Amino acid sequence: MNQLTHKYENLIATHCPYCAFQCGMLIAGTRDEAVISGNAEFPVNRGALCVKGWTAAETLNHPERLTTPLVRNKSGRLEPASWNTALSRAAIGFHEAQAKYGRDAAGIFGSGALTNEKTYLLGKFARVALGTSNIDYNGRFCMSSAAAAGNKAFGIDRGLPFPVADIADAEVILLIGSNIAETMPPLMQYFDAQRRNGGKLIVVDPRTSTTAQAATLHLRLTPGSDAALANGLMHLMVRDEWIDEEFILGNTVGFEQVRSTAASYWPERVERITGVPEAQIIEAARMLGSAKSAMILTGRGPEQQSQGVNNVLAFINIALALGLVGKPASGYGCLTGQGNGQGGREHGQKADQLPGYRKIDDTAAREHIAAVWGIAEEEIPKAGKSAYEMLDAMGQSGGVRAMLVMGSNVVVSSPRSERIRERLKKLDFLAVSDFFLSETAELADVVFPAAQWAEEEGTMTNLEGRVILRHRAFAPPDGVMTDIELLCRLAALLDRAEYFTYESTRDVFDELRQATAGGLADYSGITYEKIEDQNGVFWPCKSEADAGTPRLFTDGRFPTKSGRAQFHAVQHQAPAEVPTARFPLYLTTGRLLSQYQSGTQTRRIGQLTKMSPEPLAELHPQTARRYGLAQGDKVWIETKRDAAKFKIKVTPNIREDTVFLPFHWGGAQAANRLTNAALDPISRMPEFKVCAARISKVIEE
Ligand SMILES: Nc1nc2c(c(=O)[nH]1)N[C@H]1C(S)=C(S)[C@@H](COP(=O)(O)OP(=O)(O)OC[C@H]3O[C@@H](n4cnc5c(=O)[nH]c(N)nc54)[C@H](O)[C@@H]3O)O[C@H]1N2
Ligand SMILES: Nc1nc2c(c(=O)[nH]1)N[C@H]1C(S)=C(S)[C@@H](COP(=O)(O)OP(=O)(O)OC[C@H]3O[C@@H](n4cnc5c(=O)[nH]c(N)nc54)[C@H](O)[C@@H]3O)O[C@H]1N2
Ligand code: SF4
Ligand SMILES: [Mo]
Repeated sequence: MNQLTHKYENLIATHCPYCAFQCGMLIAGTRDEAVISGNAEFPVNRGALCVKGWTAAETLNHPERLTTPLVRNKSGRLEPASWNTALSRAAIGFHEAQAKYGRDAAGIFGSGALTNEKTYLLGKFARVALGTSNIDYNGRFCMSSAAAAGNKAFGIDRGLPFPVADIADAEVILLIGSNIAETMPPLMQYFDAQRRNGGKLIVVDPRTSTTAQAATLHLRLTPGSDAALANGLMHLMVRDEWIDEEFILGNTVGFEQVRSTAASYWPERVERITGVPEAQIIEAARMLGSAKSAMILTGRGPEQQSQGVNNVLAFINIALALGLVGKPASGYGCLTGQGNGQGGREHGQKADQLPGYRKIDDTAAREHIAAVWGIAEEEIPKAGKSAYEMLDAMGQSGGVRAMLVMGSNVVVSSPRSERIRERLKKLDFLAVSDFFLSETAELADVVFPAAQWAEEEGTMTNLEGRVILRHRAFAPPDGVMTDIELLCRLAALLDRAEYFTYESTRDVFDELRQATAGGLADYSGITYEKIEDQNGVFWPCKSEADAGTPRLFTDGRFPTKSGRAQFHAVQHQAPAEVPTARFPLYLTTGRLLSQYQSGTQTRRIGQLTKMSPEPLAELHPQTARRYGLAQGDKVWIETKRDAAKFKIKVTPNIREDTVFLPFHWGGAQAANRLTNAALDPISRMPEFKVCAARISKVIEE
């Protein structure tokens, strides 16, 4: 029994506000003095939390919390206003922009942090209340490459097609560009168990990350060379006859082209491209090829590249060639990132998508959704612009002129963030819904104060595809509304009240169930009660009698046209920007344990800020010596976009040709001032993980 249960009568079971692991939490006390503990009965984290989870209560009663709407006054300052004033400013803002420039001048930028209910409602709000095609979200910056690759190869995209508990039983795991020891620490318990069971872990990362330090074998590849490494492994699978001919023949299509492409990726050549010693490539191939069960898992490393989809496809090819997909403790999976990164990509806040993972250009899908919404099929707009393209076109001819951002801090987290800041300033109208005055909210005409995780009910879908329920532990502060109330009231001011009449969040979920019925991500059989009874329900769940689907593909069939999984022959292609004489280093970006994303929440929490008070640029000792730098010195890091100043951390845990920056800070220290906005042609994912940079010592003023 948890100690807390003795002390508090009203323990509420809920989930962490941050990442896709969605740790089960117990929360007690009052909003001002909330006490958090890990929920040992929740089968995913099994009681464990990371430091961000432990300290999450501080977000609730933080002195900087927004508790009233803000509206920009005539002298250009944001000042407190009533909800009526703020909402009517927003309605007028959208109305004027659309009257002047057409329907698509209204834009919505959503988030993988939002509950399924909010995600669903935001998609409906864009199409029904605003009638715009322009809605997209920060998931484009997150796992869109893995999602696109999963759809192409398997016909479906559920990050992990199995529960995390299966990880402990895998003989070998190939983990590519994911630093779970910092980004999902409680997930490490399954990897630790796997190695205790005699399993082996191969980590592919240009840094000897905290996770790589726990690996059996670490392949420290050159940034942007993932597809070459994957093809090199495939070459050895074929050469050494580890492939599963029976599975390939019976359950897949397209292998012959993959086999011939892999023929030219012999180990010496792959060593030249990736910088990984030939012997290590051969050792990794042997481990994988000879294992009875194996998993291949990707994180943002290989995905956040202009070749992100190809990179993932190249690794999926190995999982298919070895016949791993659908087998016990085996297969390919993507480790989804944001709290509702999975559900967020299923219910229609993406430009080309309708609820239930339906495609917006599919007539049958449009008819189904139109019937649920009570509108004509022709009234649903077509696909709009992808996230970065929508942001980049703001205030430009043909672009969005009035925008609502809900759950994202794009000024910090978009590539080329200074350019995006300029674009935001060009909007006729900007509204932001947030808990705090984020760097993006600072630029808004209207800021709406939103209720937080522990103050509202709603479902989230974790990285395993398990739909879980957040309970409301406390009422929000006076003056704060939920995003659902906000959307319904704004819809009413836009004369669409009749389409947005919900008594409760549960009503929204019930409509979502109908909307997803028959889709790929079918939630129609999921109820709040079933979620509670079963500790979550895995989609698809097609009827109330259906307990859900923890494991996909176990029958060897795939929801593709042919019913088989699809191989894709891909070539290694260099990143959009590679080091040159002028910009001789690779710059890569990512995360630290104690900060979350754009930092709006975690930079406000004392203990977390103490752990990481500022962004440090990680450099290898040899590189530091070459530039005459010592621990703690300051450097200018410069790319073709911009330059910014950082203190350095000298560490042997990085390649000599690479600099690493965390992206959790805004303003002058935003890593995204420097990043390249080259997009993957299919997923439209920006190349956050690779660009070319130069450094020089800062001579103190
Ligand atoms: N503490 C913390 N946890 C988080 C988050 C957070 O902000 N903070 N965010 C959540 C979210 S939304 C996400 S998406 C996940 C992300 O979780 P991860 O994918 O684990 O996070 P990253 O640090 O972005 O990238 C992972 C690794 O990719 C490596 N890498 C860089 N370039 C390359 C390359 O070219 N190839 C390969 N193979 N690897 C490369 C980096 O060195 C890094 O160690 O974390 C979630 N959890
Ligand atoms: N250089 C670089 N840039 C990156 C990445 C990288 O690896 N490198 N990673 C990318 C990835 S994977 C991601 S996911 C993005 C994330 O970047 P962002 O999209 O900026 O994500 P967050 O910082 O989580 O922003 C969420 C904002 O919404 C607020 N918020 C949270 N929940 C809610 C809610 O329910 N309602 C409302 N109204 N507000 C809410 C928070 O306070 C916060 O201000 O960054 C991307 N940017
Ligand atoms: S691992 Fe993720 S969900 Fe769990 S406590 Fe940490 S941030 Fe929260
Ligand atoms: Mo993410």
